[in-house]
Amino acid sequence: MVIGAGGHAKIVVELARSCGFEVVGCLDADDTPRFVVGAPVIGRDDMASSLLSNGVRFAALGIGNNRVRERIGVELEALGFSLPALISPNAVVSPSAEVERGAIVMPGAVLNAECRIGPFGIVNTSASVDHDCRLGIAVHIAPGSRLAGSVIVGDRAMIGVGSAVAPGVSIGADAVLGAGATAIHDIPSNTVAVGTPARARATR
Ligand code: JB2
Repeated sequence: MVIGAGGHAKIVVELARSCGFEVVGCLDADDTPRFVVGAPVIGRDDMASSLLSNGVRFAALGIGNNRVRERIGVELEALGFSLPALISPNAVVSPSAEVERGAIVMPGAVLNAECRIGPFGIVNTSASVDHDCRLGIAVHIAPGSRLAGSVIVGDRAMIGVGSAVAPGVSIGADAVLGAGATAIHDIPSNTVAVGTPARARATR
């Protein structure tokens, strides 16, 4: 079962299949009957426990919003679902990289030695996470972005599409690094930072 039926759910449904799972359907806040790359929308989140009673043991998070994804991940685990890490067979993952439960790693992503992707995280298409990086809970590394070695990314932070983070820089919890930005100094929690070098422009 996949949570969500929008753009992110599409790639999660296909990722789950490529990892060998059969996707019975999607749960979405909008339960209008429709298909997500061939998987039916079968109801809202309140249907999860009946699916569990009917033998559906695994769930995947197909929601891009970091806060919502974390909340739903915690709720599903409390209900008794298992949220396996889903790693594309077309990602390059070091044997010493750690990918926690409920995290997804998309095609073309590269995870290097002894990095850690926290629970419910997204390493999106063609993003790279280098050695010793530490990613918190429900982080999103957007497509094509690059983290150099020993970068720290706080819980629910969003690293925008095509951005870069220099070695050892810390990105605070709930921060957003804008698309195409380059972070060469630490970015405080709860801020939006843009440009090269990235500067905090607003508080979230
Ligand atoms: O609490 C919820 C909930 N809140 C919103 N439970 C469930 N089951 N579904 C919820 N939704 C649903 O998430 C909405 O009804 C909608 O169908 C879906 C969000 O779809 P959308 O396409 O707007 O965003 P997304 O999260 O699938 O994808 C975003 O994030 C990705 C990482 C987009 O920005 C993508 O472009 C991006 N790649």
